[in-house]
Amino acid sequence: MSLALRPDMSVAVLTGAGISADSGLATFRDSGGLWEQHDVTQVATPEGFLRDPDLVWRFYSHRRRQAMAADPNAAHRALASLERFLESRGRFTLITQNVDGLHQRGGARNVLEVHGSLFRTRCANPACPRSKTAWQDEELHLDGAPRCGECGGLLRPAVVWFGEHLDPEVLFAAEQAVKRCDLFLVVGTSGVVWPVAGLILVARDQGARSVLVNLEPPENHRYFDEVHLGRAAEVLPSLLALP
Ligand code: BV8
Repeated sequence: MSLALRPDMSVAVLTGAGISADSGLATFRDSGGLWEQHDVTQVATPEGFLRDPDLVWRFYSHRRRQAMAADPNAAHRALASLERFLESRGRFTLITQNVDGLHQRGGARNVLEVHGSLFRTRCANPACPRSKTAWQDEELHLDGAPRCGECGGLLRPAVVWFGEHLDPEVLFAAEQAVKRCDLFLVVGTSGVVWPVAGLILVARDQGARSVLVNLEPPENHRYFDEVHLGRAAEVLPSLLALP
């Protein structure tokens, strides 16, 4: 069964860790997930970073290494095909909570990484000019937190931790894409992390058709017009079959 896609449609997509599960990457809240193995307050908050920056860098370096070793799966590729199908007459925006870079490696181009990226680093010292712009970094910092060449302060992963604001420009672009889309497709997310969890309400308010693809029904599944349960790598290719 497909979504009857037309080349002039405006499509906004939101993905979470579930779309990368079929590439072998752990999700957060499933059994055996990252938040079962790690205390989120120790590894995904600014306070945790200040308390033990070496621990945080080990956590993110392990995820960097796993993400580099992973391959995009059929779900990532199906979304990239949809983007190409829409590129001349339609609109496509891929909003991802994932920081693993697999959408881009799977061919997607217009990607909004609302929670940042595993592969970007910046200075943690707000007074340092190198805290304002992140740079590409694939180094594994397993033996201690790296230091800034400019100010000598700690470097940090350029991801958004709990209690930190998302980049306002990125969030605005995501909200605008959802506000003007015909179809809002959500894949592989428990839908519990705000403000991104609120995007489904934006889609419903403006009358978009909302479709969820998830392994299990998340808390917010009743907000969606359609729910397709299953593995994204199995469901998406047929759901996004192009005419
Ligand atoms: C903010 C870092 C304003 C990067 C992440 C108290 C103080 C401060 C803020 C709050 C507070 N209380 C609440 C908040 C807001 C908070 C929040 O929402 N908390 C929740 C948990 C209650 N949000 C924030 O703090 C945000 N900032 O609000 O700023 C502010 C500022 C100061 C003070 C007040 C407000 C920042 C949120 C970003 C946090 N950073 N990660 C990283 O390490 O990755 S969030 C983390 O969760 C990841 O980014 C992840 O992407 C995200 C969402 O998780 P999911 O992707 O959905 O993954 P999950 O495991 O949960 O679900 C996977 C799903 O896939 C499951 O449903 C499963 O069934 C499905 N699945 C599994 N396999 C498959 C599959 N589906 C399909 N196919 C499969 N094969």
